[in-house]
Amino acid sequence: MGNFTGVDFYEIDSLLTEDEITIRDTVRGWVEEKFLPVIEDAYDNAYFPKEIIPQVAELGLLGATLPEKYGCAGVSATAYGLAMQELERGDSGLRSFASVQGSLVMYPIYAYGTEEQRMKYLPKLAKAELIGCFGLTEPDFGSDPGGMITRAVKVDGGYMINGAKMWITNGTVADIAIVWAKLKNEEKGRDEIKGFIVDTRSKGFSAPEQKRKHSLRASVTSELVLQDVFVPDDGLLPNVSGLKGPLGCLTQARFGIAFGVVGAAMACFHTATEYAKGRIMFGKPIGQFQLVQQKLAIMLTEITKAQLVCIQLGRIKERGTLKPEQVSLAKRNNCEIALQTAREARDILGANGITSEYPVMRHMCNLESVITYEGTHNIHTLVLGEAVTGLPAYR
Ligand code: TGC
Ligand code: FAD
Repeated sequence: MGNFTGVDFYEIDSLLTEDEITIRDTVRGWVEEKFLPVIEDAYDNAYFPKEIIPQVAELGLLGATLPEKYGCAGVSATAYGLAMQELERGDSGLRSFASVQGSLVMYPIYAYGTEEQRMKYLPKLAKAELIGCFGLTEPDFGSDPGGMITRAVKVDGGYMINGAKMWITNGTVADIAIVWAKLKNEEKGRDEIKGFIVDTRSKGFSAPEQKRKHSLRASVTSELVLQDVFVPDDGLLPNVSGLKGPLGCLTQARFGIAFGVVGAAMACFHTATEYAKGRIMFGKPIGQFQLVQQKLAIMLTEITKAQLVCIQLGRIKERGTLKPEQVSLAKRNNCEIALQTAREARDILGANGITSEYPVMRHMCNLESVITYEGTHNIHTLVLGEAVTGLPAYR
C-alpha cells in the first residue's frame, strides 16, 4: 500500500492544483528536515523553538492567503490549509503559531483595519519582524466571550484599557496584541465590543507565561494583564463592532485547524502503521492481528473522510460562500477524529507509546487543547444544532 506519511488513499492529489501540491510538499519537506529534529527537545523542556520563526516566514506561511501588496503570499485557501496540515504534522504548537499570527492578528488588521494600519503592520507581521497575539478569552469568559469584562474608555487622543485575558497563545513573546474590549458607543448609549492593536511595550501591559502545561508544551501560552493601558486613536480597528469581529477571525483560524489536525492524525497513523509492521508479539507482527488491523482501518477511513471535508471546505471558501457553521462541522469532526486516532495509535505502540521516542503521545496531548480552543467540541455541536434547527441552545 506504499508510504502513508501523507495518506492519499482516495487519490486526493487529483483534487489539488499543481501549486497546491507543491506548497504542501515544500512545507512537508521543511517540517521533516528542520522542525522534527528540534521538536522533541522543545516539547520535553517546554519552550517554543523560536529559531524556526524566520524560516516559517520565509516559506510565506504567515497570513499566506492575504494579498501580495501587503507582503503576503496570496495563495489559495486550500493551499493554506494544506500548509497548516503539514505544520501540524510536525506539532500543533507550530501550526498554532502560524494560525495566531495569520488568522487572528493579520486577518483582523486586514479585514477591520484602515489602509494605514495594513501598511504599517502586515508586511512586518508577514516577515515575523513583529509577532502578534489575540486576546479574547478571559478567566471567567471562555466559551461565552460576549460576557467579557475588559473595558476601553475613550480619553484624549486614544483609549484607556483595563482587564485581563487568559490562555493567550504567543502572549509573552508578542510585540502587538489584538485585544477585544467593551467600549461605550455614546451615540447608541450601549457597550460594543471593539478590537484594539496594543503595543505590548505600553505602560501597564504585562503578559506572564502560563506554565505547567501537559499539552502544547512547545507553544507559549500567557495571561494578558492590562492596567490603564493607553492605546492611541490609530490603535482602534474601526471597521467592525460587536462579537462578530472576533468571531470572524475565529472562522479563519478554525478553517486552518480543520486542516491542521489531519496532519497530526496522519503522523500518528503513519507511526502506528510502521510500528505494527515491525513489532513482533506472539511470534508475528502485531499488525497481523485483526484487532490491530481494525484500529488502522478505522484511522485510515476517518483520516480520508476528514481530508475530503477539508478539500471541499477549501473550495467553498475560495468560491466566497463559506458559512461559519460549515467551518464548525470540519473543526468539530476533524479534531475529534484526530484525537481518537492519536489515542488509538498510542495504544498500538504499547509502553513505547508514552515516550518521546515517538511523536504520538505529544500529538495526543496537544490535541486535547486543540479540541478545546477555538470553540470547544460542545460549542461546535451547538453551532451545528442551531444551523439545523434555527434554535440557539448556548444559554
Ligand atoms: P451570537 O449572537 O451567535 O453571534 C454574535 C454575532 O457574531 C456573528 N457570528 C459570527 N461571525 C463570524 N464567524 C462566526 N463563527 C460567527 N458566529 C457568530 C453572529 O452572526 C452575530 O452577528 P450580528 O451581526 O448579529 O451581531 O453570539 P453568542 O454570544 O450567542 O455566541 C455564540 C458562540 C457560543 C457560538 C460564540 O460565542 C463562540 O464561538 N464561542 C466560542 C469562543 C471561542 O471559540 N473562543 C476562541 C478564543 S481564540 C482561541 O482559542 C485561539 S487558540 C489559537 C491557537 O493557538 O491556535
Ligand atoms: P469553558 O467555557 O469554561 O468550558 C468548560 C466546559 O464546559 C467545556 O467542555 C465546554 O464545552 C462546556 N460548555 C461551556 N458552555 C457550554 C454550553 N453552553 N453547553 C454545553 N457545554 C458547555 N483564547 C484566546 O482568546 N486567544 C488565544 O490565543 C488562545 N489560545 C489558547 C491556547 C491554549 C493552549 C488553550 C488551552 C486555550 C487557548 N485559548 C485562547 C482559550 C480557548 O479559546 C478557551 O479555552 C476555550 O474557548 C474554552 O473556554 P474555557 O477554557 O473557559 O472553557
